[in-house]
Amino acid sequence: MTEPKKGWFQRLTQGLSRSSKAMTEQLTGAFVKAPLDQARLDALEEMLIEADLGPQSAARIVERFGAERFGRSVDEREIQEALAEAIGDELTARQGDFDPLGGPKPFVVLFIGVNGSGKTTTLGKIAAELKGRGAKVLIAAGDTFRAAAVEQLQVWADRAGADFMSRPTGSDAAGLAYDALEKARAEDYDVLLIDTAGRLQNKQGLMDELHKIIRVLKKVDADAPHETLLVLDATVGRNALAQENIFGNQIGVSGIVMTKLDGTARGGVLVPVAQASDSPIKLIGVGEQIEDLQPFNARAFARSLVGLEDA
Ligand SMILES: Nc1nc2c(ncn2[C@@H]2O[C@H](COP(=O)(O)OP(=O)(O)OP(=O)(O)O)[C@@H](O)[C@H]2O)c(=O)[nH]1
Ligand SMILES: [Mg+2]
Repeated sequence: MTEPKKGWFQRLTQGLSRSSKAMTEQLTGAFVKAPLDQARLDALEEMLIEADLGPQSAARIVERFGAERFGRSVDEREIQEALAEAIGDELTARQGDFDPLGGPKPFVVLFIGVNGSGKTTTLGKIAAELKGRGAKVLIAAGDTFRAAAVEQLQVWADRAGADFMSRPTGSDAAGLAYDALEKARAEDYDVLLIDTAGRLQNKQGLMDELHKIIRVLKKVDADAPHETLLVLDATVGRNALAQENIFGNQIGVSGIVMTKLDGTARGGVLVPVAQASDSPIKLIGVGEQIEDLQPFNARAFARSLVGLEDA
């Protein structure tokens, strides 16, 4: 993605406000003007676990926080700053760049994930952002399972001004992906974005289809897809961990997009997902607007999550 747009941190903060509110409400009062003792550290750890940061991270963060401050009086701001730093440290190594215009051409991006996780919406937002930068973008409606999925993607393609390829419901998604990549090569596209179904008759059917799509893409370009983005919905909480595990192991993932962080008070779930995954977090979704899909910035995410209002 490009340089962050003006106001991006405000959008992030707004998007994470449910999570940060849940955290700061517990912080306020509980710590102010009292020496830090074990009970307060336990409460802090509990708060982090409730925010879905995961027990290991919560324990590490609190241990580090307590070691430097035990017996001393700490105020809310100091706690926020220290937590932001510790959470940021947990995440910086798990941050990755999504740069479809910086690599081979056409750069092929495959979107995978369970139904409703935000694949189609994320693809649409990325298409709009890339078109805004003057890129030549082709979208393939690889979710051939549902007619509504094709229509939804067509709306995004039209809005973005991207070219669009689809097939009748029930067609072979891999065949479409193959033809789309041939077209993208022949017609000098910068980027090919391929949507996929989130649900088929059964889970194995879905995995087989994704394998098949990847296999046929490789027949045209051995390096394709250049990016396989796993889209995870933050509102499913720790289920996102299981999804990461399944798609990561069975399909192979090069980057994670975590959507709907604005729809949960437990946005901290990004932390255990980031740590469990072999691939970095590349993008986050903090709302419905195009600008609400942002490059993942570990420090900014951490500051926003704990309710600090400046990057
Ligand atoms: N609030 C919010 N809503 C989002 C975000 N990302 C996606 N959504 C919404 O989540 C819903 C599902 O998104 P889709 O993009 O259709 O999900 P999908 O993965 O394509 O789903 P299937 O096609 O059923 O597999 C839509 O109503 C989106 O508007 C986000 O970051 N924030
Ligand atoms: Mg979809």
